[in-house]
Amino acid sequence: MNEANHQSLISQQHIQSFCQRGFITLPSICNADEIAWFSRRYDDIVTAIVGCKPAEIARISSLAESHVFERSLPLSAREEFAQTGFYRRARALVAALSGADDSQLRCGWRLFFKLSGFGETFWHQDAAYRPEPFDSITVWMPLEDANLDSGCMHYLPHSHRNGLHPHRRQHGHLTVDTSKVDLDLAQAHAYPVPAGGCTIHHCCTVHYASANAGPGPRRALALVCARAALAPELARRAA
Ligand SMILES: O=C(O)CCC(=O)C(=O)O
Repeated sequence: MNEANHQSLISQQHIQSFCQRGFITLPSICNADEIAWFSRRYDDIVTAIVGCKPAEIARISSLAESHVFERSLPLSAREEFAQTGFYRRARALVAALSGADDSQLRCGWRLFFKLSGFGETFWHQDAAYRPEPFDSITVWMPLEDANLDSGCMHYLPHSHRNGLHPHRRQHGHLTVDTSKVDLDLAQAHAYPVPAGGCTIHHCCTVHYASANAGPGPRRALALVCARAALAPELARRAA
């Protein structure tokens, strides 16, 4: 997949749909070689983080991590990941969807790992984990086909329009507190994507990922992009 392709990955219709519904899906953002490269590096990195093979995470994981094992990409890998076509394309997509200039974006990486048998990722808004302004956008790419069996994303359309809802902790993760907000989750749908495809969502979009009932792991990589204006705010809060 060459770099010129990122322009052709989305249309005006995608941009409109993202603004109206709070997410889109794309069948491909990486080719087979790129997926193979990310898969090798992903396993090396997870092994280095936890000190055992990814398949053995279940042995050492807590209850929280038996739903989804989630980590930031270690600093040592960021330079190398920033050289990838996925990074350039994902940034260009976020710039096109948000109207921001690519140079205004600050991006961070997350790894979401579900071994076979791991539970659901609870309904939440990413904004619950972040400071204002709530303008970040996530590009989420599975390294295996993500479907109902393996743990695909589910989105509640239009839910990014109503700000941040109250959340509570459930097994160590934040989840929308449905006793305090009336969400019609029956309107949500599953959005399966193949390996190397992606979903892109706004940080206020209510979403969830199903449990991994399949035989193998479901590895996913997310690039979270926010306008640079967020950086001073993060620094202020961290002080
Ligand atoms: O991969 C998952 O299970 C959940 C991912 C997610 O919630 C996100 O990228 O915001």
